[in-house]
Amino acid sequence: MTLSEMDAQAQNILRTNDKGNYTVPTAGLYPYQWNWDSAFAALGFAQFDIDRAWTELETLLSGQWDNGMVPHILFHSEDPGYFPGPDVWGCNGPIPSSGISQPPIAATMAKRVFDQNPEVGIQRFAPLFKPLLRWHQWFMDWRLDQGAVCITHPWEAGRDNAPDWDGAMAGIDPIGVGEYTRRDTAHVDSAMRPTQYDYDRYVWLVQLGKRLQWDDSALLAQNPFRVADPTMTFTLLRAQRDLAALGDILGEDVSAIRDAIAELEAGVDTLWNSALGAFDSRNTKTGEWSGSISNASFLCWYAGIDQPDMHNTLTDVLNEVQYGVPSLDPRSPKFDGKRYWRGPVWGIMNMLIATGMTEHGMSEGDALRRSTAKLISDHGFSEYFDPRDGSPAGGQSFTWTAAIWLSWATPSLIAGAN
Ligand code: 2M8
Repeated sequence: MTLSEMDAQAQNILRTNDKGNYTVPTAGLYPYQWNWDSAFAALGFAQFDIDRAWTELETLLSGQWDNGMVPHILFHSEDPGYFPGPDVWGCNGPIPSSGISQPPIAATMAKRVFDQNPEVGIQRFAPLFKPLLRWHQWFMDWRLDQGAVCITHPWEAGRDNAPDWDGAMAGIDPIGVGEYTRRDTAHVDSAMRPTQYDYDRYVWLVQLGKRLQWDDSALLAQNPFRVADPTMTFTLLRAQRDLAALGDILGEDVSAIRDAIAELEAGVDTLWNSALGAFDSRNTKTGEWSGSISNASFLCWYAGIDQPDMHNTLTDVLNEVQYGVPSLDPRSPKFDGKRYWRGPVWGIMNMLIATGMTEHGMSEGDALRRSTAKLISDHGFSEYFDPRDGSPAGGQSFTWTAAIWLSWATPSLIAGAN
């Protein structure tokens, strides 16, 4: 396939997954609107339809709860092909939804969409500023541990079955979870998905939230799962910086955002595992490190944090694979090159990681961009890939892979042709 055909195919994936005012990640496996997927989709649309890009973000924020939370899934119309659906979650937001959030990259992607066309951006972004501010503040109010951002369910980090959560998951006895039918393994090989052990605990945590009516203070007191996570901490820190920049353009008071940035920067220090030589996740209930060098560890530069030891760690990890950055260091006994967030490489994470590297003047940023371009052009628009040989895994015709192709990896952009 020629490169311009690749661009056309990527646009076609976005158009096919477009449901009018939101985009599904891929037909079948994920038939709803997901939070961070939509932010990537907006960036993809911005390359050829700026209006549609803003609509994606507007629809996402229209699902915001009264407390400021923006849900990780919006169930716009029911689809029996996905479990757990709206009745299992039992939420009461403006749109049927899940009861947890996801990595807050929307402000960062809004900034990039804005920069693409500031004239349109000023009109479309202005009404989104306050909702984004309130969402970020909700994280600051309910999810901090010593300044680091915690997750209350593995799905909240977006890295669902990462080994980062193994310790906290082992602390859950999913008693009374009852019978349910998974739908994901009807769409994708079960060797590429989380295990049944994981799912029992995912569902148990959803049932707990529903029982507590998703009340933040009740959940804070009763949820046994609370892990301080590099994904959330780094993405929120970056998003706060981008929101402050956009707020300045609008002439808004951004002093509270500046305070939040300082608090999060202090939180980053509490994720540094010196024995591991990497940013790591920390179980706030036990104080234990997960001991995982994940792709989220390398989001430090994206968040504006340079940590000298991370450069060597990066070299060591990249030496292990044909295509970086793997979602888990292959030297870990838990590495599994096909199983979702326990080894495979993800284009979206590479885009975020490389963005930070390039901003810090690291040549690895451009190298990662080129290797991701090769990965996608050789192996297609898959959800994720085996980092050892690039073989495609998970769902196909995937929105976020198409989006990062169009906005970042396509060689026509790298050559400066766009
Ligand atoms: C995956 O997560 C969902 C649950 O949210 C699932 O497996 O059912 C993750 O990769 C997540 O990061 C992503 O947003 C979602 C949709 O692509 O799929």
